Order: sequence, then C-alpha cells, then structure tokens
Amino acid sequence: MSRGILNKWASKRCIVNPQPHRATRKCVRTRMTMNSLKPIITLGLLGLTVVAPALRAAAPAAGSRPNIIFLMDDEHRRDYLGRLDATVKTPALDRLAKEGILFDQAVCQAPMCIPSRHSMLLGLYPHQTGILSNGPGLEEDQLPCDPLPELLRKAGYQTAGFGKTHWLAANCSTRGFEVRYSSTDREKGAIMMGKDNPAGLKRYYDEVKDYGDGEEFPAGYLGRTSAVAEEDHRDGWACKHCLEFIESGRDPARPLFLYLSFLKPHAGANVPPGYEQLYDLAAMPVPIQPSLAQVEPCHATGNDRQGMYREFWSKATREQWQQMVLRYRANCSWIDSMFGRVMDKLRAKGLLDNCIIVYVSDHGEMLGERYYRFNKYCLYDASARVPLILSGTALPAAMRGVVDHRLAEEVDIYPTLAALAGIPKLAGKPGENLLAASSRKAGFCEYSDRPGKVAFMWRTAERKLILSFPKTVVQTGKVQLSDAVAGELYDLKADPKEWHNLYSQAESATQREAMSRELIEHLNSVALKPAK
Ligand SMILES: [Ca+2]
Repeated sequence: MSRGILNKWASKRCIVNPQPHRATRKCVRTRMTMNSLKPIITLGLLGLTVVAPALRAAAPAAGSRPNIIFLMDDEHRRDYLGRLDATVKTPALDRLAKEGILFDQAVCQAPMCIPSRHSMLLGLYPHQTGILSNGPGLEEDQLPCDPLPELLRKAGYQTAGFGKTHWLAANCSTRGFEVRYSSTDREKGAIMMGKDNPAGLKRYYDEVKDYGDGEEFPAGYLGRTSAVAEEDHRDGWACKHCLEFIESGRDPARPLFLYLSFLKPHAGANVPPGYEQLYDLAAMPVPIQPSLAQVEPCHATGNDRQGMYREFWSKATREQWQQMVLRYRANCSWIDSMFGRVMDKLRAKGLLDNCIIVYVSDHGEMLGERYYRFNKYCLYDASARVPLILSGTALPAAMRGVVDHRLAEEVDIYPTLAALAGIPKLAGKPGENLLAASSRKAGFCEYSDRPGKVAFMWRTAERKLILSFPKTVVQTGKVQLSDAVAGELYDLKADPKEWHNLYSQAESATQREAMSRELIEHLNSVALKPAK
C-alpha cells in the first residue's frame, strides 16, 4: 500500500482496491455436532454457560468469507471483564462474550508488548520470531512470513488498521494495511497522529508529562480525570478515524479486515470524564501482599522494577491503592465504550451480518500484586493470562455464549483467522485453530528479559511449571531438563496467587517430572531458533 493510495483515501474517503479480488471462496464445512459437545453447566451467578475443553467445532457455515474484526487493547487483565466479574463495567466486551466464545484459560506468548504482538501478528513463538524483549522489532527483510494483515490482503481482504501495532522497526511499512492510522508506531504509509492532530497530541503529552517513562511511574498509575478531549487522546483519535472509515471507506467488493488496537488500559491512567463514576472508590479491591520470603527468588527476580514501585506503594494509603484500581477499571470501561461505538457502527452498516470478531489483550497487568509488582514482566497469572474472545455471526449457533476452557494461546489467532479467510493450512505454525479440536497439553509462554536467562511457562488450569535456562543453551535449539537452572511449580487451585513454590517438595515430584517432560518435549518440537 503506497502512501499515495492512503492519502487518496484519507483526503477523499474513497474506496481503494490495490489488488484485484482474489478470493479463494473456499467453503468451510462445519464439523461440529451437538453430540460432540461435552455437558454444559450453567453458573447461576453470572449466567455463564461453560463448555468443557475440547469444543469439537471447526468453522462457520458455508458461504461468503466473513468480515474479520480484530479488537485489541494493552495490558488488560483477563479477570477485568464484566462477564467474569460483574463489578467491572465492560458491556461491549461482555456482549461479544455472550454472543461468542470466552476462552478463560488463554495466555500471552511473552509478558511484554513487542514480543507478544510479533507472535500474534506472525503466528510464531518469540524464539521463532527472534523478538524476545521490548527492544527493536523485525525489519522488513527479517520478517519470517507475511504479517496477518498482509496475509489477509493477499487473500483478497480490504485491510484497515487503527492504533497500536508496536512493530518498532526503523523502516517499517504498514505491513499489509491499506488504510492505516497510527498514533505512536512510525510506519511508512501510515497517517500519523503527530501530523494529523499535532496540537491534540501535544495536549495529551502535556497532561501525562509527570507520569514518567511509559507513563508507568506511580503518578501514571494514580492518574487523573483527563482534561484533554477524547479525540486528542491517542486512542480517541484512532477510534474517531476508525468510525469515519466504517462510514465511508469501505470497499463493498471485498470482505473487511478491520484492526482496532488501543493503548489503554495501560498506564497512564488519565481517563476522560464519566467513567470513574461507574465505580465506588470504597469498594475497590486492594491486593494482599505476601511476605517477602514467600515470593523470592523467582524467574523474574531482579526485573521487578522495584525501584519504581516499592518505595511509593509500600507506603501508599488504602485510598491511593483504591484510586489506582478505580482508574484502571475506568480506563477499561472507556476502552469498552469505544469498542461498543465501533461495533454499533459496524452493525448499522451491515458489516456484522457475516463476521468474526476477535478481542484480546497483549498481556496482563499485575496491578501491585506480589510485592508491589506493576505492569507485566513475569509469568504469574495476572501478567501472563489474557482475555480472549471469539465472537460474531459467522460462528455456529451452538458456539455462542460459551466459556471454553481450552489452553488457548495468542499464536492461535493467526491460524484461526487464516482458516476463516479460506487460506489453506499454513505450515510451521505452532498455533491451533481455535474452532477445531485442541490437542494442547498446556499453555506456553516465554520470558527472556533477564540477562543470561530465559524462563518458560507450562500452564494448565490446575498447575503451572516454570523452568529457567541459560540463554546460551536455548540458542542451540535443543534443550534438556538437566540444563534447567531453576524451577517453580504452583497448584493454581489451592494457591491461585502462586505464593507457594512446590518445585522442590518431594510430594510434588510426580507432577513436576511429568510437566517438565512435556515442556522439554514442547521446546524441542517447536524449533526455538528464529525462522529467518
Ligand atoms: Ca503492552
């Protein structure tokens, strides 16, 4: 997509079609039968319908290929959805969950933005993309495969992307987005907020200038009621242009791939007026801190940013803690409101009549848990688990309104959407089609941000194993259990906060050895060296 074409769309709001429609029109047959569904249980309080792990289904009913709507936000805890906790106000995402599948055991691929986002949009694990930390991303000639928007563009989709990608490459293109609006990521061909609305962006940055790097200092987490207009926020600007595109930018000859990716509820917590009032400050939960002896050492020791957080938060008042939680929730609600407006617009335009909608966050948020940890940078559940919803009218009726316990991963999104777009099965992808049966034994996540060490997570709904290895061993592409330098094992049912490491306990030996064997097999089966 050239800048000229983008500018043409931006100035005239006209339809662009850089490639003839090459729709494969491969009809996808529904393999699911009601007999294949395990018993359904209803949880009364939240009215959740729960389906057991292996939902035996494949894809939507035959017909034209669905529009694909990809909604993402940043650092949204998996438990901060109204569908799972009625005190959190996220009605638009709750509606998606009620009309689709909520994957309640999904994990990110790395508890960091750039590695996880590369994994999602390339369908590969961090060690396969080579992007292991929040450093530079892949340049154009280093990409191991087509990024998801390019894959779908080549398959005949109109592709439009609004908001954050975080490719962080020096010479980055829009990577398949024909229409691209970006507030932070410099992409050649993208319309940048800094040029489109420089005064608004300055007003935003002036408001957060005391929030520190990444807006993550304690002041950033405490936040404030924003005095900046919504459209001057980076997310508000992305939402506004997304709505304009839906109104007048569509190419009716092609199915749509729409990507809308917000920066919040990541700190800073300056939130437009109206959303804090959804919550009662006195009712906000405050994390309970374990004793220091219970939580150290661990796979993330030394990378917990305690210099940024412990001094302030160990002395903070209960009201400050509650204010921090309230503003995080308020930002979740603001983001949800914008998702809702976009969904309403898509619905009004008939673009949801045959559609698949994905919602996911790139990773979680510790919110002060586990001895004043904030943001992510560890493999504990608040950081490594993510909210993941697959919804839309193209789903078979029996798959709507269910909670799926499968061990879903972010790398599953790429092959799932490719299959829905009629793209033949892709080789070399570690992910599974979320609409097919799963053979996965555990959810996998990598954490490589410590000097010299990498930690791998192997998580079921019941237990979590974390093994740490020297980076030099992992780089050989072959790992043995004897190479492990540290381990953690948690009983997630009895100890959901992961305070009690059972790895060295004799009574845990059978479980430890079984999970370790599985993890080593997995590591050696997925070719850990970068694909290119
Ligand atoms: Ca992030």
